Amino acid sequence: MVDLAFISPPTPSPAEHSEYSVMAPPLGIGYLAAMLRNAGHTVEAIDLAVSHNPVPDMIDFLRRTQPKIMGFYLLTQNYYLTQKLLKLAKVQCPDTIAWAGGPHVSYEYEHALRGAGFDVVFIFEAEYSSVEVANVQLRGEGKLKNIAGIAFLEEDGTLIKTPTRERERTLDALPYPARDLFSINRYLRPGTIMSSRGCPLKCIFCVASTFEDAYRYRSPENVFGEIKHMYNTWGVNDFYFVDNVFTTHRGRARKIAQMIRESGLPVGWYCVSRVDYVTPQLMQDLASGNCYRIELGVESADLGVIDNMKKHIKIDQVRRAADIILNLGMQPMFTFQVGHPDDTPKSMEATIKLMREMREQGAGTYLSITTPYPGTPLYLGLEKYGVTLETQDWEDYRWSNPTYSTKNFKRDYLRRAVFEEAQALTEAIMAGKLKDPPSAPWLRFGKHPNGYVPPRPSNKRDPGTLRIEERQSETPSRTVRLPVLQIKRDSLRRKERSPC
Ligand code: B12
Ligand code: SF4
Repeated sequence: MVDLAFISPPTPSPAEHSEYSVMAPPLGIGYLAAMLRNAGHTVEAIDLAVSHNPVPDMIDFLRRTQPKIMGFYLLTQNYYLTQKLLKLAKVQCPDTIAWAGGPHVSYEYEHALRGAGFDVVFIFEAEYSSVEVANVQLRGEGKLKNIAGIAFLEEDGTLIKTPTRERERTLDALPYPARDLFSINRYLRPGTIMSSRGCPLKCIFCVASTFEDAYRYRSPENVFGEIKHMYNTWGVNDFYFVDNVFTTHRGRARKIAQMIRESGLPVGWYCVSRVDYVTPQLMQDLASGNCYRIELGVESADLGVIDNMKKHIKIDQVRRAADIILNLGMQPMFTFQVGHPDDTPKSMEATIKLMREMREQGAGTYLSITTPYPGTPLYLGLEKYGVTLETQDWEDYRWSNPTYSTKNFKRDYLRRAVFEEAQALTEAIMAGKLKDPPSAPWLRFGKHPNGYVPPRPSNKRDPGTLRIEERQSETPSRTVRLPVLQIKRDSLRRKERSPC
């Protein structure tokens, strides 16, 4: 019997997300597990995203671990599915306390308590609150109502939401995530690292500014320690910084790259930046530290749309960033969205045109549909932005599916636009005009006699059944090898420069 068992639910539609859903272990659960173990509790975890039979695997896991507390990680799109998993889990473990945490329930906590039947909901980051609640529930130390950052129902049904917990400032004080609880070799990208939290900007479609609040970062030494730990323990040599924007603190990003370079570790990595942060010096430093890809949010080719979404970038910065990054032998990966409240068919066409232009230059591109996730300024201001929600089903809230119409476009227009773009991309790759799989995540979405094609747009809903498809054994066995590392070392001459 263990004290706590964490469950990361599968993605509801593996046909669309399989490749991505098996990408990385859930770091949030890893952090909580490490904290709880340090506090003397026994912890187990299961990631159903890499399970071929999620329901029986979850039941076996609960039977084996017999936890006193079970905790679920909730994103918006798997909220509905997780409610069903919780019902099954409660049949298996009727006396076990049920916790919920993650971005969705941090905002929709009342439904999680009253509708879904969770006993405690954790709001925002939960490293310290989880230890405090476990100490109350397992050791009788203190009272729930005195713990900041949670919500629960009293016996008479009164909802108690305790004061919001201040986000942890000293990230170096946190232990490394307990990755040993997961089967690291089942992930495509086992080497995800969160080296900073939060973002100083407030793009209206992004949850970072309200979920993670202030920008905070770990020291380069602490981050490099995690890289070394993963390399030495599991042989991981490919890393992905999942920070909202890795280069927000430029000096720190440079220092991390420098430490990797000077260590001589044979590792490669990629990260997220912004086109307005891209300078030749910064990019050269990252490249010389073995960075091989930079992801950058462009979102739209229309300046009016960009301004209204508070993205604060310009189109010439996009072209300049592509030039700089490509010239250093790295891959720029630009992400775009269609369906912003101010988008029109014309602005969306311009966005798709800019995407194609970037692809022709050799950049990777990724197109998604703007989705109003709970907690985002967009979701909180639907009326202000002139948005009419067309679905209340949380499972529809994924980036490949439209959720609303505006006075400028209908929901179906977006569906068609994304589908046509995905098909064009597929055809270009199959015709050998593009040789860049990372730029075409759509290609991995399903098998077709002629290769891979994106899923057809569909309005079909089947809310009555538990929609977990069984996945074939396509999960890679061990993929901790360095992918397309394109660094041209000779071209990376370091120059003296002033600190930014
Ligand atoms: C890496 C990542 C991915 C990776 C890997 C996911 C994984 N296995 O971890 C991939 C690429 C697969 C992915 C996919 C998607 N993602 Co994603 N992803 C992220 C990202 C960048 C980092 C996640 C992370 O590791 N965070 C670090 C940890 C420390 O934070 P955390 O997970 O929130 O955990 C803390 C708390 O939430 C809480 N907590 C978490 N779980 C639990 C459980 C319990 C019981 C408790 C008590 C507390 C608790 O405590 C933790 C520690 O403080 C986040 C953005 C972000 N900054 O978090 C987006 C993010 C989570 N993703 C998002 C989205 C939308 C998606 C997709 C739906 C996109 C799509 N393709 O359509 C898919 C969904 C896939 C699925 N499984 O269903 C949104 C979620 C919004 C929402 N309301 O649901 C986010 C927030 C991005 C954003 N800014 O919009 N994602
Ligand atoms: S989209 Fe990027 S830059 Fe904008 S708020 Fe989110 S993390 Fe920050």
